[in-house]
Formats: sequence, C-alpha cells, structure tokens
Amino acid sequence: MPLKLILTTMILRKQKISFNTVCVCIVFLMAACGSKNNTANFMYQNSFDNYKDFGFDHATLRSGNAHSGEWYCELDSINQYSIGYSKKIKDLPVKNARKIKMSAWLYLPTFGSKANVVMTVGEQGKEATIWNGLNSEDIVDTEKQWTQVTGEFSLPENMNPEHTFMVYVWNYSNEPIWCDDLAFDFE
Ligand SMILES: [Ca+2]
Repeated sequence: MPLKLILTTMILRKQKISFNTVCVCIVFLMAACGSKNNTANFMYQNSFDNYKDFGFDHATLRSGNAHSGEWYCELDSINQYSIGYSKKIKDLPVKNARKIKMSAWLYLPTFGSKANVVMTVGEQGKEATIWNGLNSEDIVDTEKQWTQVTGEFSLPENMNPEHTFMVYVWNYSNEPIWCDDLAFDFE
C-alpha cells in the first residue's frame, strides 16, 4: 500500500491542548535502539525497547504487538502522549537546522483512532510558537496494520535558544492508538 505523504501544519493556539501539559507528559529522552524499522538513516530514533530492561517505566509502554522488538507505546484518551524527545534549542547537537524530517510507525486498532506525530518549539508552560504535525487521518488508510508516517517541515531561522524543542506522538481521539520507532533528523 503506498503511503500518502500529506503534511499538516497547525498553530498550537488552534489546538485545545496546553504546551505545559505536553511537557509534563514527556519524560524520557530518545534512545537509539537497533530494530527492524526503516529509520536507520535517522540520527534520533526510539524503538521503546530498552526502558523496562533498565528499570524505567512509563504508563504507555506495552509489549507483544510491537512494530520492532518487544515494546511499543499505547496511547489512549488518558495517556495521550508518547515517550518523546525534549531539549532546549541551545542544547541541540545540530545548530541552525532549517528542516526536520520525522517518522513514526502507527497502528490503528480502529479507524476511530487518530494521532499526530508532533514537533513543537516554545517556552515551557506556554503555548508553542511552532507546531507541526503528521496527521494519521491524512496518511494511514488501513486499520489493524503497522503503517509508517513520514514527512518533513521547515524550521525558521534564529529560534530562541531558551525555547524547548520536542518530538512526540499525540493521540487526540477517544480510541487507543499504538506507536513505535519514533525518529527524526535535522537538515
Ligand atoms: Ca519497539
């Protein structure tokens, strides 16, 4: 099944979530993990497979039906946000990046499941100044099957070095959705 690469750009103030809520939910930094995914060319990737082995836990971690390895994240209406990446602009290893490429594998138990693979930049506790998302509604047209969503977004020049950059998956529906192999890279 060919993937439809339709990108959706939205401004956070149009979304009914708070940037602060997202910050609280993002707990762990991304960890590079070997897997059978198609994200080997991404500098940052997380297969969610090593947390339990090293004694870390997260409310979204599930085992048994992963896209790669054993573990994946199950997001629902209560635990809406995946394990994600969070770092201040000044601390990113890539300086003055002008583009971000993102990828994640999503599994929709039903067509009612809806999620965005999100990147944001902003001041913690306030609305994001930059909000971009890959919307499952635009890309995934098959339920009960792992499907890759991928796309890229431009980044503005001179982002505030004190602002926080984040990448995560957000379930904005009342149905569960699974995610695995979250990855991104800068250009
Ligand atoms: Ca995995």
